[in-house]
Amino acid sequence: MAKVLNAKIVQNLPWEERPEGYFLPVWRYSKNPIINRNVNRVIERTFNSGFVPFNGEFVGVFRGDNYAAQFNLYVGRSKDALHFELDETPIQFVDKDGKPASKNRYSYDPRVVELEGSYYIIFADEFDEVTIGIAKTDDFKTFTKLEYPFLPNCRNGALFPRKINGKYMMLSRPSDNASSFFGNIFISESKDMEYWGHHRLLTRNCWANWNNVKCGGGPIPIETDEGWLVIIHGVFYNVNTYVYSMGAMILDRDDPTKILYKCKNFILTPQEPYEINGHTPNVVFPTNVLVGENGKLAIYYGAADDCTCVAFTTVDTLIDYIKEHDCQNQK
Ligand code: BMA
Repeated sequence: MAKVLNAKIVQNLPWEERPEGYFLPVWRYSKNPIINRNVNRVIERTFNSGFVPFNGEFVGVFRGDNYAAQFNLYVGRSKDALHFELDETPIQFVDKDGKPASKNRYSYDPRVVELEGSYYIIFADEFDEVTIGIAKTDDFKTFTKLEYPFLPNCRNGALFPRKINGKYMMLSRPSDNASSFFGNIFISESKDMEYWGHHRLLTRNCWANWNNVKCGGGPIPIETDEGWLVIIHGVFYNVNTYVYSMGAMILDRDDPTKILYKCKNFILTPQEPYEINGHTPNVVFPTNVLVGENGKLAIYYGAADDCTCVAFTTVDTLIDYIKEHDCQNQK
């Protein structure tokens, strides 16, 4: 059994066993979606968000698309990681001097990670065009914006939950505009969370048809004794259809610029009505994962840019599946 390392184990993880006869590695919660449209008086839709266990409940940062179709970030809370209350006022970030940071027209797709006792929010932010924004909080009340790590256009940042060989590390997905017709995953490092460099191409897209145009980082990587378990999204394009699926790979624990195994198959693809139909049809977009006892995982994903869903697997199920369908070590 693979060991999960350095993760906060959630005792009350939402969980369902894999349905009888179901043979795929990730299975959906039977009561999906867990957050539906018309969330509150301000937010019409929420999806692609991140949250963590915090003071006996779950707290995080949520993408909220309002009734004017603008997307921004809101704090959300839950007792059980299934039912959420979202604020009706967007987060007002402050700069390093504690002064209100400039208001952006949009921010979206936040990931949240606990790192060295603080919480970091990594999100897509307006910075002339779009790039990865980073903010830090200790209490989910005051959010301090840090320097932008990368120039525009860049999105899908996944910050590793600890320093590796003395460096912070982050996955990113550069592009030429907000929705370019290509996208590969890069990995970069920083000594101080301010200056990022030593950029390396981790993987190009198109290692399988389900990511024939793009792939990008998903939730925060999970550390195991077998390596970093990384859940990603990949985009398929054909004639007039984009399909966003979930994929996975395993990176070397001491040198995450090295892929040990890369799964040729997607691990989840749009099949349910709430994934196939909606604001953007055919999207499953993973951005958060909680780790429970015995390697249980709850993977949170946005469906069709409309609602928030959860699916389950275990670390062993996923690692075995990735190895069984590995295409990294094929000659
Ligand atoms: C990506 C991002 C996500 C969105 C997805 C599908 O490029 O913009 O926010 O969920 O497309 O539309």
